[in-house]
Amino acid sequence: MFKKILIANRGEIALRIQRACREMGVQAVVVYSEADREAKYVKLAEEAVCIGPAASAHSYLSMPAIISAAEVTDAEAIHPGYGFLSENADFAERVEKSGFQFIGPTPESIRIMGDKVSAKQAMIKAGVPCVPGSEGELPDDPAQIRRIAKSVGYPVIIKAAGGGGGRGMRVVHTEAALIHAVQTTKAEAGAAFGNPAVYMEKFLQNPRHIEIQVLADQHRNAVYLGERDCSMQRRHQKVIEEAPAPGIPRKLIDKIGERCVAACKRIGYRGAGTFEFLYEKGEFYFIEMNTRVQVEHPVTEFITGIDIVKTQIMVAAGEKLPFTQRQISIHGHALECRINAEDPFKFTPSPGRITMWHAPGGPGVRVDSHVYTNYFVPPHYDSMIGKIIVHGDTREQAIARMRTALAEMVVEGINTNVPLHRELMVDAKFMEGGTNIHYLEHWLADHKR
Ligand code: MV4
Repeated sequence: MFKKILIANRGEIALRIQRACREMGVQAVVVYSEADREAKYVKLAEEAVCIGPAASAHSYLSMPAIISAAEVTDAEAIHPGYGFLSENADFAERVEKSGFQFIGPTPESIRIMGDKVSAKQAMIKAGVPCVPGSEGELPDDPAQIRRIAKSVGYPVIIKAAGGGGGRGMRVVHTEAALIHAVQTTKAEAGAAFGNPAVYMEKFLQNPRHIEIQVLADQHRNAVYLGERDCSMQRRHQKVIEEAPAPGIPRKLIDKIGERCVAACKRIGYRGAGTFEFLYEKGEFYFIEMNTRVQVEHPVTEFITGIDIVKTQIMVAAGEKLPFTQRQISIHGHALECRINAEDPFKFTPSPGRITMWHAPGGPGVRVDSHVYTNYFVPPHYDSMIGKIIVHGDTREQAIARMRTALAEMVVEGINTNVPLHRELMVDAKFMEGGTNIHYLEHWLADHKR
């Protein structure tokens, strides 16, 4: 096992990784920007290195700053967390070329999944069902593009190969609008991602967002840890996540999970990963793979009892997965509410000093956050300041626990979306379960204030 790991991230995930290290007897080095000097993960760290100014481009996104920090502290491995450099193949490569272990998949795996066209091709080859569409990148010839769209059937969606997470997409309803949409998406993709390649898919009108969590070691062992339902989102930002996904038969999940595991083995995947699917009318369609730990990993930890971050570290050190698929079972139901420093209904960011932070507790309640009373939320980063995660025997019990937790949650001095979560936890359609990716945005339009 590693003696010392550098955590190349900030906020709640930096604290989460630090906790895993402490439990494993691994020393953790944290890095921080000038704006994060007072964060809890920095205060609790035995070793902390300032890597630059508040602007992430010059701190959390600076490869030389992070690699130098690992060098001066004698760390053996680097955990990238989520966001920032976590899915940057060049970073993973530079980490390994500098003699450190990257806690994540190989640069090659990251590169394949970062290009959504090559990711889809790899999945098709591995037998993972994908959304019907163009076989690979769209050609330049308008006649050929029209022919592909006709055979896929309108509406179609044009997506940038370099995009993902909702960036660089355009829905097309008619042939009249097709060629212009392709050209515009290509131009935007070239400017935004340095890659003008685009592909086409059938546009699914009312899907749910269901993702499969996998873990793989360096010995071709891989397992899936069930699914998460992340359909409750606004503008591609997830707001509530849960596991299991309400109403989807376990048999179906097992079938798709086994496909994901087969794909991992085939491509030599290692570490934690998430296969994102759209789910509509009883069918799964792969859209993207995330090659990092995700914000919502705790709901899976609750229903499986498996520590995903510890396992990431173990497999990065070359250890075998400490469990087989047969030893993994799903228990009860978990929900996560993301707590953001923002106006709960207008969504304007609300950085500033937290004059009172009182986190909930009790059975089946977990709060992952780096903030505390008197902490100043810097304006430079993502607005998420923490997560409340609950577990119960049933979905109803989990919802009841979340209501109790949200009632106990006190945040003063800044605005948060806690009031929005309180309303959603008593919403009849949410309580029924199985809402699609548009539900929250429609709900917000109907509850304007
Ligand atoms: C789609 C789609 C419908 N049909 N692809 C958005 C984020 C990116 N990961 C893929 N996205 C979508 N791809 C086809 N063929 C609808 C979305 C989509 C979406 C997906 C997941 C969660 C929220 C979403 C919100 C809007 C659109």
